[in-house]
Amino acid sequence: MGPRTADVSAPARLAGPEEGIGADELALATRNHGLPLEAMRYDVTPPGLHYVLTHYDIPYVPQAGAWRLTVDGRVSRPLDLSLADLLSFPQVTTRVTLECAGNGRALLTPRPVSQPWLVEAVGTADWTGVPLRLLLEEAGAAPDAVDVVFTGADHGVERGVEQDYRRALPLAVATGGDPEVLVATTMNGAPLPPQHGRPLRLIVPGWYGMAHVKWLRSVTVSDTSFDGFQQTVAYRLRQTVDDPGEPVTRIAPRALLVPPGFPDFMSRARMVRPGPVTLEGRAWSGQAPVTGVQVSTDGGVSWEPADLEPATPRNRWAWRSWRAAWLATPGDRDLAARAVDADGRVQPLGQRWNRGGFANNAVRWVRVVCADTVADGARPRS
Ligand SMILES: Nc1nc2c(c(=O)[nH]1)N[C@H]1C(S)=C(S)[C@@H](COP(=O)(O)O)O[C@H]1N2
Ligand SMILES: [Mo]
Repeated sequence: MGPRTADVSAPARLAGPEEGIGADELALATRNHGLPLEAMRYDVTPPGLHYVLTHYDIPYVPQAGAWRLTVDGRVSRPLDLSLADLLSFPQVTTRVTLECAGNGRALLTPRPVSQPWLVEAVGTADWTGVPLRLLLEEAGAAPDAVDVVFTGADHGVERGVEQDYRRALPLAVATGGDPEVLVATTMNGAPLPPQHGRPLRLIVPGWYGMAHVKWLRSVTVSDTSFDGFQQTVAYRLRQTVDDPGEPVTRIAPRALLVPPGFPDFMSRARMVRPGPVTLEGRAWSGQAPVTGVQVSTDGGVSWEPADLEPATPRNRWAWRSWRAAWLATPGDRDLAARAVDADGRVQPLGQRWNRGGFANNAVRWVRVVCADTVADGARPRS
């Protein structure tokens, strides 16, 4: 690491016991916005409300028509494709819920200093593109290859390491049919917006966000296992600096509530009036499918099953909606939902801490104040 790089690019660290969100974390949070949770009401997240996470800068791509995608490395026929070439392959549309592996990070104690997500780093879109396995077939990927490496057009420095954003998938995942990895050119039927990878990106249904390389410019088949920064340094579940850790891969099950009632501007605390309230939300998993959602309205003393939208092929990799009836009575109420999956895993109540703050799917409580209130506009003038 050169001295000038070290000046601007510090090692990862944990926040001190009383340390609040810093200016560095705030700068990241203003660039990388979350999904306003009320937007979970939509099956498909409307444009602009889907969360965004970009490590470096969003590449400027004024002419998508000039973009090239290369497929090379351990292949018998290297490819150099235009967007038009990509569109000549069969196109597939898949509804996918994307979640950042760092979702929930800022709720951890101690807090890993990085993009300070609460639980809003999620969104769902219909992605259309060419199945990656068809491109690898066309190129003649060597069957004994180990990894397929994906390079984005964005460039930066991270913890002293200058790099293009780059991630790999094992060959079996890259060529798999379920989930089927896509090289996507449209999001919800429109060309990809700049922040989501214009003009093309990888979509890896069921995997945390870091695998879905945006601004994809090359696909390289390799007979060695990829040891790039985003694979072997970042995105590992480790307890200590020296721990090599396990790789971050598929999305852990999670359920969230659409925040009920209405919010306080600053505290974001919720208010509801006494009476029947329909609680609703979403649940998803990239591991075993979600089989149930349970809701607590008494701070976890009891859990009741919610009505969960049935599983269909259309929503295998997408979130599903759930609903539960609640009779709100005056007082402070702590509400939460938790997902149960087909392997019998239940979302944990406590944090599963790791240094990167990844895959924290601990149950998220929502404090609701139930009271008879009078709106300002409804108050008679004296
Ligand atoms: N080229 C490139 N691809 C990338 C990233 C990036 O910084 N550069 N960020 C990754 C991460 S960490 C996430 S969570 C998702 C976010 O995708 P979105 O911004 O479309 O929601 O993109 C992934 N793909
Ligand atoms: Mo992410």
